[in-house]
Amino acid sequence: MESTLTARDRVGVQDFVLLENYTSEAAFIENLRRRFGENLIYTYIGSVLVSVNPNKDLEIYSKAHMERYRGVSFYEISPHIYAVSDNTYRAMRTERRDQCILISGESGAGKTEASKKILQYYATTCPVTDHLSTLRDRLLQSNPVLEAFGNAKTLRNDNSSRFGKYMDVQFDFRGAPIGGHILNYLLEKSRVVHQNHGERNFHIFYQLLEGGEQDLLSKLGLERNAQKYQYLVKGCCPRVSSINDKNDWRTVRKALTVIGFHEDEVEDLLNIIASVLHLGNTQFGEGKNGENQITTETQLKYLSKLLGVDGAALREALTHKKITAKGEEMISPLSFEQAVAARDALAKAVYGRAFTWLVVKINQSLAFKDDVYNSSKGSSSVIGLLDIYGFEVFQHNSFEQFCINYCNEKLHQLFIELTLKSEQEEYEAEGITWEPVKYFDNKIICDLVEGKHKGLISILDEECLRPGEPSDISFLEKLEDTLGGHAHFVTHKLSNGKTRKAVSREEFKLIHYAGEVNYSVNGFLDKNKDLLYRNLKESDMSPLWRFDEALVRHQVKYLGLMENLRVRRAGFAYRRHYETFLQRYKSLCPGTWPNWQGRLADGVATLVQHLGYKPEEYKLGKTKIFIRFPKTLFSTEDSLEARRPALVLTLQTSW
Ligand code: AOV
Ligand code: MG
Repeated sequence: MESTLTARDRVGVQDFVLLENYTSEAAFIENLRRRFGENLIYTYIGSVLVSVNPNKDLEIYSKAHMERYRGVSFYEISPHIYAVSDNTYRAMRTERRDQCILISGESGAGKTEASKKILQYYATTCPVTDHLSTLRDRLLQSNPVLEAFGNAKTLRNDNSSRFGKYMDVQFDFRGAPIGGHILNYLLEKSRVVHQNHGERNFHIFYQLLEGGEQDLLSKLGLERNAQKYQYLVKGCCPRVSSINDKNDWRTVRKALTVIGFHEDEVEDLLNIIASVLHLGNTQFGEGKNGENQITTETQLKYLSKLLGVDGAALREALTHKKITAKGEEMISPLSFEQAVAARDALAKAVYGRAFTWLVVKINQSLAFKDDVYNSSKGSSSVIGLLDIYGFEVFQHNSFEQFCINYCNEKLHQLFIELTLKSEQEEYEAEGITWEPVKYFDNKIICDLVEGKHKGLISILDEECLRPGEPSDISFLEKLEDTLGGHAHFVTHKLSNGKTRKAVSREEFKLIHYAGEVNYSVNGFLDKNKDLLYRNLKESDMSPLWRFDEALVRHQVKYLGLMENLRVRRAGFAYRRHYETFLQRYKSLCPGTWPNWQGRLADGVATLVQHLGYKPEEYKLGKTKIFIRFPKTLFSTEDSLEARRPALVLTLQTSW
């Protein structure tokens, strides 16, 4: 039987606010599915952009596409990451206020790709002069460099960010990009020494081995074979079909030059990368007198050359420790296990510092330079871009997942604050009649983790500092004593003295906003002392091109998208202070032009009556006018300005 579908049936609605059955989760997901089927991966909920990962290249990011979105209002054109970029840019320029784009979503959902698209949009569409083109190129080229050193293949994502990134792009009064700054958070350094099955170390190691010129490799004492390096074989996954390490090496090498790295600086950086590989191959064994000693002299030779340290001092540092007893410094030998741990700790520290140095260097090259560009700092504004690592749940979760998931809890708090809480509170404060929409506020979980004295982190810090013999298990016991009974904290102990099977004796479970996660406490104390590290789990999932409904539904639920839609739908799309509204539109009404002398609220009432607003289209609050539909404002203003940070929610479609 043939059926005729209308365009709307086929492609769904481009803003969920327009969905007829807007309270139905099934209708919400069906709308996402229809649009996904038509390669329409973007949909709005008011000013929030929901992006569904297509996992394939779509022809929607060309220069022509960018041009289409320039200066065009949000609702006049189909939803796109470029619309959010453009809207944010115009808001920054017209309101002369700093803006921020927050990108949220679980691992592999498309956050990093979205942040790159935004940056490309600004690089292509913003005005640039000759010397600013250098800065534009540097901004763009910082991405491949940071990804080479800070991204890796995980089971969820072949290009998974293993650090959090907040990037500021600074614009001058003409809207030209004049500077940038990157803040990096919590690099997953444990990956340097260990990767779980099916995962890789950071991309740069494989890029150097695959793409580095033979001369360079010889100088670094490296062989063109990742299998030769202990730190690269743990995951049994040297090659990834979606990654071309050789090409990526060329890109990174060029990018380093564009960013302004001198040859000797690149050499230093590669020396460090090579020394990490040599450290991994440094072995220990028993000497003639039963002492623990380094058995791989070649590695030691290269290490001392590449790191520029004395060979004997390095040998001693890797096999001995210094202790102070009764005011005297003594050297005591390390056991085999201790030496291996010291070696790994050194490798992680060396890599971590190289990464920090890299970010410092990039920031120096992106820094706003007054002497190069004759402009005053005071007149510039900033657009911030936040791209963190997404929420992760594995079979085995440790301290690393705990930190990452806590970070996501905090971001979700911000999302709730910006889209649900402040919105509803404003209606209340303005005296607008309002039926509150209930939503899950994850503040309770944030408090559980970060609360003073009684929060998980405080307890962990205290346990790390406690004299005596604190251990991971004593930490778990403290958690049980302090947090037992909390609705979002579970251990194997039941209140009736019996044990709960779903949580082992070495684990605690947190009920996060995005799902339940069992964390093993093994290593918590050491890792907390040594900042954040992580390793990941094994799973049999395969970054598939399909729309996994259960997966999408789960994300729709925990991201609170239905609640968001309800607030949007029941609420008012726009609001303006009376003064701002009058100032902007008074010229459209003879009664308010050139200056309204009476009460501001009366002036606005006169103005909207003149403009023909229908009573159901707006409400007058205590200090602001609230306008229900965007189209009402369209008729009075072409370019709408965003009033809050833009939000992009990315959804994973398949694992
Ligand atoms: P993430 O940043 O959200 O994960 P990415 O942005 O790295 O996820 O996206 C993962 C992969 O999905 C990319 O490498 C692409 O293959 C694909 N992808 C994402 N967005 C698009 C798009 N718009 N078009 C085509 N393919 C896309 V993590 O860093 O793991 O949280 O910690
Ligand atoms: Mg990422």
